[in-house]
Formats: sequence, C-alpha cells, structure tokens
Amino acid sequence: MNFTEAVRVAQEQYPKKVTKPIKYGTAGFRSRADALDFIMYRMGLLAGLRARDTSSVIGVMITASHNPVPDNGVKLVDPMGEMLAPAWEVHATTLVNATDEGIASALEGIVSEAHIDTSKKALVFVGRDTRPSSNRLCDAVIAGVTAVGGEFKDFGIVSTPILHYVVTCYNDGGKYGEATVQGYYQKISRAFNKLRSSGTSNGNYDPVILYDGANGVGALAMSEFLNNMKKSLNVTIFNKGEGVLNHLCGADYVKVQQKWPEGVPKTQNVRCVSVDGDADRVIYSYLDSDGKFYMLDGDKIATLVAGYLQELVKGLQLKLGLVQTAYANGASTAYITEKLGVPVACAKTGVKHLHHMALEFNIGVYFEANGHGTVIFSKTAREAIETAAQAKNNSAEKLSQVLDVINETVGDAISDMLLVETVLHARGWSVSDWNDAYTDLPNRQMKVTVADRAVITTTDAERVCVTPEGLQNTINKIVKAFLKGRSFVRPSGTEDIVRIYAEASTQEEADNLAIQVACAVYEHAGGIGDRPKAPC
Ligand code: G16
Repeated sequence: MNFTEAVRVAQEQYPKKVTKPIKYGTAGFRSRADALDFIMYRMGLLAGLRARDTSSVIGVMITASHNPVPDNGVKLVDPMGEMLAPAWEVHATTLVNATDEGIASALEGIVSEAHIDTSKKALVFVGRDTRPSSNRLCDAVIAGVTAVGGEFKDFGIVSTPILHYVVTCYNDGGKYGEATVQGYYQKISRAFNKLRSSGTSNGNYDPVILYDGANGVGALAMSEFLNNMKKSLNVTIFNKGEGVLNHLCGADYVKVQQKWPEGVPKTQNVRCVSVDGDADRVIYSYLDSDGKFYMLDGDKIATLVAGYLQELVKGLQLKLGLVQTAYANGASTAYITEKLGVPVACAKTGVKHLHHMALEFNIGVYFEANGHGTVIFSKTAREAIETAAQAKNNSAEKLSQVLDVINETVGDAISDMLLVETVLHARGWSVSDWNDAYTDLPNRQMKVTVADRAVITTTDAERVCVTPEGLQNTINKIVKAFLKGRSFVRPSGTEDIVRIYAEASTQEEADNLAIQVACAVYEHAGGIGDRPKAPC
C-alpha cells in the first residue's frame, strides 16, 4: 500500500506542531484538546492498520474520561474489548512521534513488522464523549481511517464501555450480544430485570439511588438504561449536563476529594452513585443521620462482589481471585485475604494491566480503588456454571443470571452499579451495612507538578520508586514515623502530574504523610510552582 495520501492529508489538514516526545499513557494519549488533532488523525491511521492486522473491527473512543473539559484523549479498543495490545502501543508511540513526511515510513515499518496484508478490508468503530472538542477530534480520527482506505461506523456520543461492548459483539458474531447500542441496554436491563423478578425490597435494602452523572455521557446512558428497565430501581439523575463535566462532581472528584458531589441533594442515608466522564468508573457514597460523609470506592465494590461470587461458586472447583493496584486500601486487602480467603494479586495502575492479571483466575475480579473494574469469567468457568445451572444447582443458576449483568469487556459504571445493587439486594444490606464490612484506613491522594514527570520511574507494581535516586529512601524515612503508614509515588499516565498516595492510622496523619511525601517529590523531582502545603 502506498501511504502518499496519508502524508498529504497530514500535511494539509492535521500538521504536527510539536517536537516534544509523546508517549502512549495509561489509557492511550491524553492532553489539552487543542494539541490533539494530529494525534487523533494518526490514531485513525493506526486503527485502520490494526483492523487489517487482526481481521477484526477496532474501536476508537474519543474521551479524556475523568480529566477536566479542556483536555481530551483517545482510547483504542482491540477486537475482544481489550485495551490495545502492548506491541501496538509501541507502534502508536512511533507513529505519533514521526514527522508529517515520516508518517509513510512509520506506517510501512508497522506493516512490515506486523506482516499486515494491506489489501484486506478495514472497519473501525468510533465513539466520543460529550466534550465540546470531541466532535472535531472524531473527524480527525475518521480522516485517518479513510486515508488508509478503511471504513468506519460512527456511534456518536456513547460511553466507553458501550464502544467496547459493540466492538466485542461484532467481532464474535453476536455471541456476547447484539452489536448495537440498543442491544447493550437491552442485554443488561433484561438480565437485571430477571434478577429482580423476586421483588424490589429485601431486609435493609432500599432501591432508592441518587445518581451523579458528572455532567457527561454517564447521565445520558443512565436515562437510556432507565427507559429499558422495569421499575425495580428508584433512580434520580443529577448532574445531567447543566454544569461543567467532572467539575466538583463525578467519580474522580468524590474519590480523590472524599467529598459529596455538588449538584446532588444532601439526602441522608441514601446512597449516591457517581460515575466519571466516560462512564467507565463508579464510586458510591452516602451521608449518615449526622450528615457525616462515607465513600465506598473500587475496593469496597471489589470486596463486596468477590465475597458474593465466592459463595456462589462454592463446590464448582473454580479458582476465584481479586486483582488490585498499589492504591488499594490496606484494610481491603487484609479483609479479602484474611476474612474471605480470596487470593489477591497486585498490578500496575491501568485496567489493561489488571485485566491481563485477572485472566490467570477462572473468575477474575479486578478493580482499581478509583472505581474502574469488572469481573471476567474463563471458558472453563462459564462451562462449569452452565453445566451446574442445567443440573438445577441454585447458586449456579443465580450466577448465570448475574453473569449477564456484568460487562466483561471493560470496567462499566452502569453495569458495575447493577452488580453492586444485585449483591446488596441479595444480602438485604443497606449502604451502611455494606460499609461496615471493614473500615478503610484513612488515606489521602495528592498531585505535584514537576518539570518532567518521566524522571520518576517505579518498580514492584509502582510501590517502589527507582528514580530520581534518593527519593525512595526519603519516602521510607518519612513513612517510618507514621503508625500504619504507607505511601508511594508514580507519574500519572493521563495527566501531566505526579500522584502521591498515603495512608495512616488517622486522617490527620494520612494528610500529614501525603504532604511530607509530596514535598519530597517536589524537592527530588524538580517541582514547579508553590511547595505543597495542604492536601489537594
Ligand atoms: C484511566 C485508566 C485507569 C487509571 C486512570 C488514572 O482511567 O483507564 O486504569 O486508573 O486512568 O491513571 P493515571 O493515574 O495514570 O493518571 P480513566 O477513567 O481516566 O480513563
């Protein structure tokens, strides 16, 4: 194939104006939207090649998820809903770092290395979030796909999990479900309605939910879902788009700031479900009768789900495990290993790493503390569950219904919410019953801006900092002074900052530890602006 057209369109419509090296991050490329046009165009080119390479449909999602509105980004979806294969992350980085004229040789290099038959057809599914820049960037992706002779199907504004779902369904010939947006809503709502056919109330369980849509696509997705669902949940949607996306609301705000989302009435003892800007993460929270705020994050969801599934698979000889990251609260890991006896593995941040590790179990539950995760079932597990269900094993019958509520293709805020609601309902638990299962160690997250975040490198699933030299020793010394202290630092792969995590025996200590470690980062790694003073 001749890539002259790809170069021409790049030079005329999507010229590259930066020379700074750009790296594929935690979830694709992400930066300020006005610097992304050439990257989006090139990801369209890449998706066209990847589709030929795999003889499958590839997905391109335009979103910066939890980031603020001026940012945007791109996530590439591989044939079975996975994140882009690691070898292709390298190709993506090469292509983005090429000059406009260099695009041709970069593409030729990929074709030759991956042995791609360029005469094959290429089909790319494209979706986008609600950001004002997403439409323009979508055009750039489509221009890229077209410039390498590919075809596209534009799904318009959809959540990230919906795009993963339709890509998977299309590629497996509809076995997982119908490859349409409506097919997605119908599949999970039908499964949920079935699970609720026995009634809506049970014990302390109350089906009332305050839903925080983060002013993004998650609000649209929930209202569409409610249209498909019977009245087994009483959901009121807030932050539907009247405010600014992710601003003072949404899953990331609630998790990091540990605060009730703005725009949602402060109703006591009613659970609030917050999703992020592309609806792939979910965080629960509630206010008790004294108005005290409690948050139930990805760790609480993971332990709730893993505990429930473990009961259901008893006797089926299946290995169930949980995958967490360094951000997992120490109390959650202790609870799940010591109390529930479920094995836990620790992966690097990024669902792509967790997903991969979860494949080692027959049933792999994976969740990041930030609320991003799902459950995946191996072929062996599916067959064992189906056989036992056909033999009228009650637990297996229930499990096979639960399976259909789960979006195994990727973390999915709405499907995860329905899974949580299923477990709470089955247990007859209120949100505070759920919260009482174990008590989180107080923790704090902070961000520090440095001149070049790449100077921070880590090892041991990001729990140990390798460079700059001396930083880890300083962190060790600081941590030693805190009861139950733990802290680590890592460069973000989605924002131009370094993240700091700290936990300790009290909130004051956790805050203090986070500030001291943030100052160490500031000093060792070339901090910019004011020295960190207060948790932010
Ligand atoms: C993305 C990834 C998540 C990751 C998060 C933060 O989420 O998919 O796995 O935890 O970024 O990553 P980092 O700490 O490297 O900035 P999302 O929801 O923003 O796409």
